Amino acid sequence: KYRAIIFDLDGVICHTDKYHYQAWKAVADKLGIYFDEAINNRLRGVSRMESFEIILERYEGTMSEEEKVRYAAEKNEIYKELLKNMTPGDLSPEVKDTLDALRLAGAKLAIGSSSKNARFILERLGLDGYFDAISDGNNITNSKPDPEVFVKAASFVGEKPEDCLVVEDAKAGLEAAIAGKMDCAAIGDAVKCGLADYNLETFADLKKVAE
Ligand code: B16
Ligand code: MG
Repeated sequence: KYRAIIFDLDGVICHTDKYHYQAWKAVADKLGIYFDEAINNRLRGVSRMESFEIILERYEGTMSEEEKVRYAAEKNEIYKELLKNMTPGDLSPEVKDTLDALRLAGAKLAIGSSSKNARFILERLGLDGYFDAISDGNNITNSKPDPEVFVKAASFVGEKPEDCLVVEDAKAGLEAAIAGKMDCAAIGDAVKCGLADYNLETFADLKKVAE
């Protein structure tokens, strides 16, 4: 039914939230900013600098753009160190089996992620070279809910938006898919917002949707 399926990475293919949380927490603590899991949830699918702006909502002082960039870079260094803990064992067999089944059924598979670390994460999971295309934080100017990351993913695999299905765990991601005129499936938290064409209880449910 769909010629290509475009997957968000963090929250869909893998779960790096805890590493994002730990890395932002270290920076927030240093600056004396209150930060918890609920605030961390608001960072899903949001770019690095936009994430920092959300954290800074609770900052008492003022900060120059230069300093913001420096602290965000510091967060990324901590985050990348934490990502080294990931191994192919962190890829759930359900995700891998489902991806294989979708590919066997003839769909092209692509990544559409806001992360600039997408390729590194895929490598850690043993998925380097697995996807037909990767569109990520390095090839976009506007982040989700702007459709750019998905529109580029569709063009990288040579398919029209209406022939693509996007799989997302974040509201901003579903909005991006809709803005890009693509169908979308929600998993996890994103189910609650009621924006998706399909709501998945498990990743394997995709086999029913995409066949
Ligand atoms: P980075 P996704 C997003 O990835 C994460 O959900 C979000 O929390 C993060 O801030 C963003 O990537 C940028 O990540 O700092 O690695 O460039 O969900 O779009 O795959
Ligand atoms: Mg996500």
